Amino acid sequence: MATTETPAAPGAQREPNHAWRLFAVWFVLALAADLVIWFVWKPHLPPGDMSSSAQHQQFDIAVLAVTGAPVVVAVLLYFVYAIVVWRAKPGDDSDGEPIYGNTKVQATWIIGTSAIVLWLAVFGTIELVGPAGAGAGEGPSPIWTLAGKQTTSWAPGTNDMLQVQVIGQQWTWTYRYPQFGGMESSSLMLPVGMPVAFHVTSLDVIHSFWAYQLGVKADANPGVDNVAYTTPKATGGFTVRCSELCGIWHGAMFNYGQVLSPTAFQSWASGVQAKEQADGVLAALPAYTLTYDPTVIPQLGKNIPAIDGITGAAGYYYGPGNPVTP
Ligand SMILES: [Cu+2]
Repeated sequence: MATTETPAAPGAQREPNHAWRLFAVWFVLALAADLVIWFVWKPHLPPGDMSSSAQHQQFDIAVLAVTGAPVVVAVLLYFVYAIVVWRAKPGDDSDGEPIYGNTKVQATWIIGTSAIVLWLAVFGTIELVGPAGAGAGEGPSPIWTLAGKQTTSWAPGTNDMLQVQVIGQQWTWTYRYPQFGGMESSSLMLPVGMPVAFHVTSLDVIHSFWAYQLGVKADANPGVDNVAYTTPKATGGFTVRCSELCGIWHGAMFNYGQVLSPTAFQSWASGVQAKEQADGVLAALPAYTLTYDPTVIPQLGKNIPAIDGITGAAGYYYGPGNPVTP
């Protein structure tokens, strides 16, 4: 520091102000890194921007990167600066001056690190509460809910919340729509721009429902109704994977979903409901509940494999002749 220096011997070079030099270079590099992260990298960050929860996650990752990059730049810059500027001259075997502390450096360190950690705590809390659990499972009685009406029927152009039961079992996903007669589908269809409540459960072991592009991830446990929220923001396809090791075919436990326009979704859902009604599937399915008793499923499913157009929770894997017989 300039103020604590001993007066330079006549003819010797004055020590430059290293702190200001470092700060100036750090400021330029950190600003450049943050601008690149925000404007170039952010649009490509996972999981994309297909739903409200995905958008929030992309935003969160970008904010964390913008917060972290100046710290990384500071560490690397100091490292390089020390190696280049403070390197001992050839033939200089003397010791450095003893240092007993530096109030400015210590105060800057404590204030800087405290500010960053407190900011992350506040930001993390806001981003968890604001988007109703950030797309994660909140258990059977969520404390943060999305705005939307809980209704027994669902119509496009309203504020009705679509309820979708996600049923995991070894090794497939089935989706049940209580607002459409409790019909079941092996692909997950959703309406764009309308709130969705997933009720995630399992018929056997633990699974985890992961709709990657929607930014939704929730544990699927037998006997538990795990609720997660999102609002799809764009039409298109997405994938659903199991993200909890659940047996030998865990890796094959995935299927696909589509976000449709609300009217297209309604005609799809009503169509499946009508078909399953006509085929007798609806009558054969167990009544819609938030959890199911796995021990009765094999009995309920006995006749379902004979009926076309349905696989999943009540039938396919537990039917007669199926290798997986509990
Ligand atoms: Cu699984």
